[in-house]
Amino acid sequence: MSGSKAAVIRRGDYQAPSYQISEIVLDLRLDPENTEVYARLHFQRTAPAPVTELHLDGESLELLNLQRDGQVLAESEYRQTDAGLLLLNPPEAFILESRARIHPTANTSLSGLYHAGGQFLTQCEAEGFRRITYYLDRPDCLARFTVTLHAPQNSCPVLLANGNCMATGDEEGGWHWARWEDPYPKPAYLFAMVAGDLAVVRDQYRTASGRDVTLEIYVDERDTGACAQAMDSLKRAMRWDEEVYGREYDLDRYMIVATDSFNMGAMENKGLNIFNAKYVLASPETATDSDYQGIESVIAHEYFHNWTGNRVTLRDWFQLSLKEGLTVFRDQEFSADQNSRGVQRIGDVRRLRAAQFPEDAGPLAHPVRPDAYSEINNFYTATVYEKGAELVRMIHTLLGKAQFRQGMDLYFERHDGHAVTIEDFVAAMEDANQRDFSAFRRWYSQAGTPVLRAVGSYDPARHSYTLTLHQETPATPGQPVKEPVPIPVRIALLNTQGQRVPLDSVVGTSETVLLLEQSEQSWVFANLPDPVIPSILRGFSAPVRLQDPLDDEARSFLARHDDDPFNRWESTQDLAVKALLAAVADSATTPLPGALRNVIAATLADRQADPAFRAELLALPSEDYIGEQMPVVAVEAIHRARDGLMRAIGAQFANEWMGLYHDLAAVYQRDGLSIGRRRLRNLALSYLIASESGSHEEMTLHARQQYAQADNMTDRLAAFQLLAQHPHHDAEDILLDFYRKWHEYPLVIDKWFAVQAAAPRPQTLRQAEHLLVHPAFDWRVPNRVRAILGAFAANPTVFHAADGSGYTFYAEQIRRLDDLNPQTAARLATPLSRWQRYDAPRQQAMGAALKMLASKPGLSRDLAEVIQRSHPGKD
Ligand code: B3K
Ligand code: ZN
Repeated sequence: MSGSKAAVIRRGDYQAPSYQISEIVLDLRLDPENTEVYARLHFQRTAPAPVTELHLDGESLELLNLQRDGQVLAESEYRQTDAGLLLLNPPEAFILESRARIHPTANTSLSGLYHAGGQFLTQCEAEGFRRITYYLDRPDCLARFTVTLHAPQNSCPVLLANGNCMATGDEEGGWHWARWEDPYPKPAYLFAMVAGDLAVVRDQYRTASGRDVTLEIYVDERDTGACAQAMDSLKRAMRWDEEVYGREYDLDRYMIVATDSFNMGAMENKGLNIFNAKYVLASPETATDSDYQGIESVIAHEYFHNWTGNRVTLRDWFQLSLKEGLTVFRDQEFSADQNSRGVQRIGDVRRLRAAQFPEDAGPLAHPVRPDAYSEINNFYTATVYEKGAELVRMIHTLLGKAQFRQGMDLYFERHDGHAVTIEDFVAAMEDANQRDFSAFRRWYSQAGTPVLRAVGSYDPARHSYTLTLHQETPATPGQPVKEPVPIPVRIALLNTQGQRVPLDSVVGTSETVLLLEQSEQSWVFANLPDPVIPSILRGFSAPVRLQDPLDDEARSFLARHDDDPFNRWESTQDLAVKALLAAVADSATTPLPGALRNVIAATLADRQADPAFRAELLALPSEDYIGEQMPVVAVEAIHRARDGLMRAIGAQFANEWMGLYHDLAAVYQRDGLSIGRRRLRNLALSYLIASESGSHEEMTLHARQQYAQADNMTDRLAAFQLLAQHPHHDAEDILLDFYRKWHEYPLVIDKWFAVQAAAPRPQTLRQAEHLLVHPAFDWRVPNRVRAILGAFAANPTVFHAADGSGYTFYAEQIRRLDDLNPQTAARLATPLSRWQRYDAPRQQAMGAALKMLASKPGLSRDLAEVIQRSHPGKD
C-alpha cells in the first residue's frame, strides 16, 4: 500500500495519565466560519515524579493564545506538534488557558464541532474533543465542565450543553449567551453542545424515588408532531432501568436533539443526547414499523448508557465493548420485554449473523476487546457491539437473572464515577457470585466464531441418549491457534409428540444448559423409554455456528413442534437453506422439496400463532446468508435459486397468500399485533408477486393499489419496493409520484434513494450514477450517502456484478467521500474486505478497487487502516 502507515496504538502499552484535569471552563463564540474557543483547564499531576513533557491532544486547531497561571507561555515552555501541544517541564499544579480558532462549516467530517443545516452540533466520541480545544482527550480523564455559549439570538435562539443551565443573558450586536454546568465529572468524549433554531417538545418524568425530570426533544419546528414514539420510548426505558437494574436518572433534565447530519445512530452525551433524526422522528405516514422499532431501541440504548458508559466509563478505547456490548444487551432485553421476546431474539441473531459472523471470518476480524488499532472509529463494529452483547448474554445465562443482577449491582457499587475495564466487569460478576470466569475471559480476547458440532444417539437397550459436543474456532489474522471457550448450550429433548421430556440431571427440569468447556465433551441422559429429538442451542445461547446431526424429518418436526421460538425458526430456515443450496448446485432441482413445503403449509395453517412470528418463519433467508453457507459465494446462482424458491412457494400457496392478503387488511394501528399483521400481509404480497401466476399486470395490481391507498408508510413502502423490483409500465410514474409526495421529508427521501439502489436489476448501476447527481443528493449528509451506497453494497447481484463494474463504481464513490467524511468512507469500504469469499475474477476486481483506493492522495487514516487490513497484498 502506498502512503504512510498510521501509528498503531496497543492495548498493552496503556499508561495512566500523568496529570488529571479536575475542571474545565469552556467559552465558545459560535460563528459558522470562525468560532473562537477559550478553555481554562485545572491541571494536577498524578504521576509520582515530575514529567518533562505533557502531551495535550489537538487537531485542526489554530492556536491564538496560550497562558499558564496567567502568564503567556514562553517558546521554551511548549511546542506545537502535528497531534497537539507539548507542555515542557510543567509544574505540579497549574491552570492552562488557551484560545483557538476552529471552522465549523468546513468541518464535513462531522467529528468535533460542526455547522450543518443551520445548527452547531458536536460529536466527540471517540476523539472529537481535540478538534475543539487542546485537552487530555482520553476517557480516563474525568473533569467537571462549565460551558458558556455565545451566538446570535436570531439564528441560534437555543443554546444547549450538558447538565444544568445556570444563567443566560444578552450581549451587544444581537448576540446572547447561556452558561451550563454539568455536576458529574466526565471524559471529554461525553461533552456536547448544540446551538440553533430548534423547537422543543417537553414532558415530565417522575423517578422511582420521586424526583421530577424534565424531558426535552429538540427538533425543527415542523417536526414537533413526530416525537411521540421517541418520548414514549424514553419514558418506558427510564422505568425499565429502574425496575430491572434499580438505576435512576441523575440530572433534572434529559435532552435529545435530532439532526439530519450525523455519522451514526445517536450519541449518549451526558444529559444531552444528539440523535440522527432517523431515530427520533416518526409519524405513521412517514415511518415504517421497523423505523418505530429502531427509535424505541436506540432511544433506550442511549438512555441506558447513562449508567453503562457515563457513570461507569472506560479506561481506554480497547474497553469499548464494556459500554457498547453491555448496553446493546440491555437494549435488546428492554425490547424483548416490550415486544415479543422470541421475535426479538430472531432479529438480534439475524443481525449478528449478517454483520458480525462475516466480519469474524474475514480479514477485519478482531477480538471483542481489540489489541491494537490505528483509528479507533474503525472499531465501532458488529464484533464490539453485537458479539459483545452476546458475551454479556452468556454471562447472564451462566449466572441466571438474580445473580446477574447481583453482579451488576456490585459493578455499579465499585466503579460508579470511575473509568474501568472489561476485566473489572467480569471480576464484579465473579465476586458477586463466587464464580470463576477465568476461561470465559477468552471470549473477550479471541476472535473468530466457534464451530459447534453436535452428535447424538439414542440407545434403545439402555434407554439413554448421548449427546457429544465438539468445538473448534478457525484461525483469524494474528491468532493462528485458538483455545476452547466455555460455550453454554441450552438444550431440551422432545418426544415424538413434541413434548419436552424430563431431564433427570436436575429434578423437575426439561430444559438445561450444558457447559462445553473442552474441545469435546459428552453428556448422557438416562431414563428415556423412547427415542428423542434434541433441540440444541435454544434461544441461540451462544454466538457459534452450530452443525447438528438432524435429518430433514427431525428438522421438519422441530420446525413444527419446538416450543423454543428461536429453534423453531432456525429449523425452518435450515430446511430453506438446504433447498436453496441444492438449487444453487443444480438448477434443475425441484425448488420446493416436500419437507419444506409441509412446514410452510403447517405455518400457513397455524392461525393461532403470533403473526409477527409467522412472518419470521415464512420469510426466506437472505442471499448473503445463503452465500455464507458456501465455500465460494455463487452470486447469480444464489439469486436465481432464491427467486425460484420464492416463485415456487408463491405459486404453491397462491390461495393461502391471497387469503392472508385479504384477511389481514386493516385500518392502521400501532399495537404489536397490528404490526405483525402488516408484516405478514406484506410478505404475502411479495409471494403473490413472485408467484408470477396470472398476468404480470394482474399481480402488480395489488401492489399498485396498496401503494396508492395505504394509510401508512409501512404498507406504502412495501408496495413501492416490490414495484421498483418488478418493473412494469408505470414504474417511472410511481417513482416520480413518491418523490413528489415526500420531497420535503429527508428521511422518506432516503428510502426513495435506497429502494432504487437496492433493485436487483442490471440497470441499477446506471440508476445509482444518476441518483448521485440528483438535486436532492448531498455528499455531506451521511444518511443520504448511505441510502445510495449502503443499499448498493447490500445489493448482491449489482455490487458483485461479474464484470467488476459494481466494485469500480463503488470504490470511486468511497474515494470521493473520503475527502469529506473519512469515518463514513471507512465504514462503507468494509464490504470490499470480503474479497476472499468470491471467485477469482471477482477477487481480482475487488483487489483492484482496494488498490485504487490505497493510492488515493491524502488518504485518511480511517480508510487507510481498513484498506491495509483488507488488502490481499502484504504491505
Ligand atoms: N457511542 C456512540 C457511538 C460513537 C461512534 C463514534 N464513531 C453511539 C452508541 O453506541 O450509543
Ligand atoms: Zn452505544
